[in-house]
Amino acid sequence: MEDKVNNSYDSSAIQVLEGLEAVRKRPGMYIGSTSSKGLHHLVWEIVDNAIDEALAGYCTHIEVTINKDNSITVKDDGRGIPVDIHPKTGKSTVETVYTVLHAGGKFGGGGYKVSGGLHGVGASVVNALSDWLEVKVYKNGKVYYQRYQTGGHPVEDLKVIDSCDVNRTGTTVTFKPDDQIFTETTVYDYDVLKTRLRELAFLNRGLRITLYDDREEPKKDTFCYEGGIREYVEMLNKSKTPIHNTIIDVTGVMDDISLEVALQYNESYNSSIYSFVNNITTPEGGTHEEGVRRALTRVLNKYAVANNYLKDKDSPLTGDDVKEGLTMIISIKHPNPQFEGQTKTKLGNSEVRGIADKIFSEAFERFLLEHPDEAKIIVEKAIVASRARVAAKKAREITRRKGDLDITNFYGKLSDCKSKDASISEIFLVEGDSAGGSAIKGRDSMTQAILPLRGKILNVEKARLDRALSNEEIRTIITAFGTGIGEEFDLSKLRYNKIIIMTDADVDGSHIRVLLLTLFYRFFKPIVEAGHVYAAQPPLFVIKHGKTIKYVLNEQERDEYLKTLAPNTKYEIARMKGLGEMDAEELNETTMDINKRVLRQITIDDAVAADEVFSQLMGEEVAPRREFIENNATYVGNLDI
Ligand code: 1YM
Repeated sequence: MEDKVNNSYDSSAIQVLEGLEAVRKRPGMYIGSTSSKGLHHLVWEIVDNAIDEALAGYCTHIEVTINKDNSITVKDDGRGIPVDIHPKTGKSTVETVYTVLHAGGKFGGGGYKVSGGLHGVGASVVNALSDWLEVKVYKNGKVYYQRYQTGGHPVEDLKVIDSCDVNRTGTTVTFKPDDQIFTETTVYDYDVLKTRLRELAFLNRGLRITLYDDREEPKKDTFCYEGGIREYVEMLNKSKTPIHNTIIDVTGVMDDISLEVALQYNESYNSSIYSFVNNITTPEGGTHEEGVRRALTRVLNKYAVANNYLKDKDSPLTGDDVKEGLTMIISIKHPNPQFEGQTKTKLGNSEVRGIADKIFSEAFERFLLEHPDEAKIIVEKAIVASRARVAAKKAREITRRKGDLDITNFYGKLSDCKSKDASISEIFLVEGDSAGGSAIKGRDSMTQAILPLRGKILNVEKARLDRALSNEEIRTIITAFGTGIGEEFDLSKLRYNKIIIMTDADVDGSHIRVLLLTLFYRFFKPIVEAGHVYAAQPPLFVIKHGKTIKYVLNEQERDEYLKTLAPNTKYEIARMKGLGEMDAEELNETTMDINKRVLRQITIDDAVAADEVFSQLMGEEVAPRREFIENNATYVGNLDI
């Protein structure tokens, strides 16, 4: 009888050692690699078991210590690993967990393991890859102890080494990674442990995790977040500027799957979206992320349309639009996660998509209804992103067609110059058809091209950049320039040496100037920087005396000219008409003739100022926008171009 027990003990011992030997032969199969990453992975395997105990509701505090010799101690205040003899192995459950591959949760009975890593089966792997490992279990008023050496061999059976308070329970594990396995390094990095332990504290609301460094420079950090991932989002947005106060925090459970989402938008254009399954990060995303993002996009669209932020003719917000400036954490706990993808970090379970969508969309919709002010800010941010996207797309389309100089109505609009020599060619962008007509007649057709712009279409009160890009004249401008725009922009292909904006010095004229300069600033910056852009300066007064006709730009010039006239000279002085009222000859004399005209070169500062005005004009809702234009009409008008 005794023999038999010994035999079975021996054979199971051999089996066990074979298992752990396999781990030592191919450690990469079990912990990924034997680099620094693998070294740290050992800690996560042990910590995961403690986290599972916290998820089961029994553990409130986990302590991790880097000891002087770079061994690691992980301590929890859970129930303690069971110490009774396990029926299948004939050994204590502690020893079974630490020496039998794939033991883990199966031996516990009841409940599932949801933690990451090897799903609770990692204890024996850590043991196999350690020089030595010691377990202490506090349970039943006793302290149980077992030590293993050289790759997981028990030194002796689990035994009681002390007594303790009956109320004290928990598990403490200390292990020293085997330097024959971890040949690159056996030195632990405090910050690596700190970052992940803090993340685990965020992901497990209320759990306290303390990290100690007992090496040369002792350190300590404690993490505990009653707000869970909501506080994670708060930390991530700390260095950014949130655009609304409330961090949206959603939790729910369906079919044994629990979901938690926290999010807040910030001013930036980037997004920080991190998703987790059972505390493991899923950088490749998966069905949990898909469900939440699908719901986010759908609910925001629905809200935007219902509240008139989006009109029927507007294109709907896309997933990318609602992602701009978004900081979001998604965390699910799943009893049976399936991972796929290149690095097996993408959740594949298809049932999760619908569950995540349902839980999130219901809560998010409620949030929007209950927080209309914040909802407005969020929706408007997404709409701005959407417009920028549409504008960028149009810009690309136009670029692709940049060679189409012979499109049917192109010459209908542009009266091009005969010369193909860019160095002597100029293009006038003229406000209004009637001034355009005079300019065509009054120009030097060899070197001067005329493009009339219809003022009312270019009303910047309505024209956002995307609409501006769908405007025929502006498309013609882009085509006429010949440079292409965006990534394909090529300054050397510019077809004109001078681009001359010719508008009246009134509010309408200034609107057009602002729009054109904004367009140039955003899509043709190098043209402005290279000094190719000018504003024509039509004179304000005409002075006639005898047979002389003198045009002057402003009051100051007028007064100075009058002083030069001989006393008693008879003269007539008149305020000039708008561009549209001048005939071809007048327009040529005053504004176009290269020997008589006055041009003002546009600098990049002018373009920046215009862009700022434009952004302000576009940033407000309709009523304030009108007010802004009215209040700033002089400023806009005085952009001084
Ligand atoms: C420092 C590492 O391993 N804590 C830990 C592990 C277990 C339990 C409690 C536990 C689990 C169960 C029941 C159960 C484990 N037990 C097992 C097994 N900390 C650390 N704390 N009672 C205690 O899952 O039912 C594996 S891990 F299999 F023995 F139950």
